[in-house]
Amino acid sequence: MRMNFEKKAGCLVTGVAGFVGSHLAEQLLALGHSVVGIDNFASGRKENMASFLDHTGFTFYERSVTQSGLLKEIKEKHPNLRICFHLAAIVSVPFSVDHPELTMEVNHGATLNLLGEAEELDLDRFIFAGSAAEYGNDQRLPLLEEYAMERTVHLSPYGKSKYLASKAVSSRSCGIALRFFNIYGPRQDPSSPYSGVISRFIDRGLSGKPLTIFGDGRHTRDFVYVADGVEAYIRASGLKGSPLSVPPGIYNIGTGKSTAIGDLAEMIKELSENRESLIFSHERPGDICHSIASVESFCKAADWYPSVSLWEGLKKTVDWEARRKEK
Ligand code: UD2
Repeated sequence: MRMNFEKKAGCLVTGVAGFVGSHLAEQLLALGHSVVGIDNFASGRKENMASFLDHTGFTFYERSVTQSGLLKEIKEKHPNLRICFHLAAIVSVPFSVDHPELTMEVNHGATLNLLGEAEELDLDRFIFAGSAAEYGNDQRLPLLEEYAMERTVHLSPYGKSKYLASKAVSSRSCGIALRFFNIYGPRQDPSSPYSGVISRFIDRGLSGKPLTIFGDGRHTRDFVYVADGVEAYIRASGLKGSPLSVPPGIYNIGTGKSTAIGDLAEMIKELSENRESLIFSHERPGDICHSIASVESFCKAADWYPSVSLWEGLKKTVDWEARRKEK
């Protein structure tokens, strides 16, 4: 693998107007790299890019990742392009159930095309946003990367498409797939019933509304703060940390700690000074009971450790949302 550790690299971030993509672009720019961002605003929002849209190192193109020859076009315009962070995807699980073919085309097909172009163009790295959904309802916890396999029963086309794409990415010498568990932080959109639980709880908590728990509150999840996720992307890219490059492969990104949804609700009530009683509603169909990552593999390979505690991350997110609501 050719990796020269120059300070400045040209980076492409697909899905740059999304919750995670926007944080990643912001951090890459802060580290002095130039960033080309693309998004088609299917779920991304222009306001997420507000802090860097006018940055001299940033260029934005409104494009879909399904456009053929996309990477070649970008490389022609930006010859210094070396790293592709591919985050753009259909991210809604219920939408994927209603639109399985489109989900496969966007999440799997477009990833294969971009990956092929990345190889042809000899990019240093192609880093893909995988998901804990690739494990289906596997309850051998903590989840090891090797547990997701051909015979895994995926609960949605979203999970299946991410699994197939991660496998393809990891088979190439430039490819790394990061399987994210429940990532949270500022800019996560709370507007749909399927939005991340933390964004929903904080939105309701700060509005003085009761928090609704689906089930009895004993479901558990592994919540990882967005800044730790961004750090994982940057280390996987070889732009920071040890000069030894992370081997191609699939790596879980979580904290290795689980939190019950009931305990999460209590923490957010306290941080948002919400005094309403919790509402317990029907369990959501298709929900898994427990999910927790084994993160040893990436910790070893990249010298990365999640550094933001859940309380600290929740506090930052609550403060950010409170400021946003004030505007
Ligand atoms: C996450 C991903 C999803 C997929 C899946 C794979 C997010 C936002 N979603 O779904 O894309 O990768 O993992 O396993 O990261 N809950 C409540 N009240 C609410 C909202 C949720 O009790 O208002 C519960 C929900 O029933 C579940 C838990 O909170 O038990 C987490 O829900 P989620 O939608 O945040 O995330 P998850 O793990 O189901």
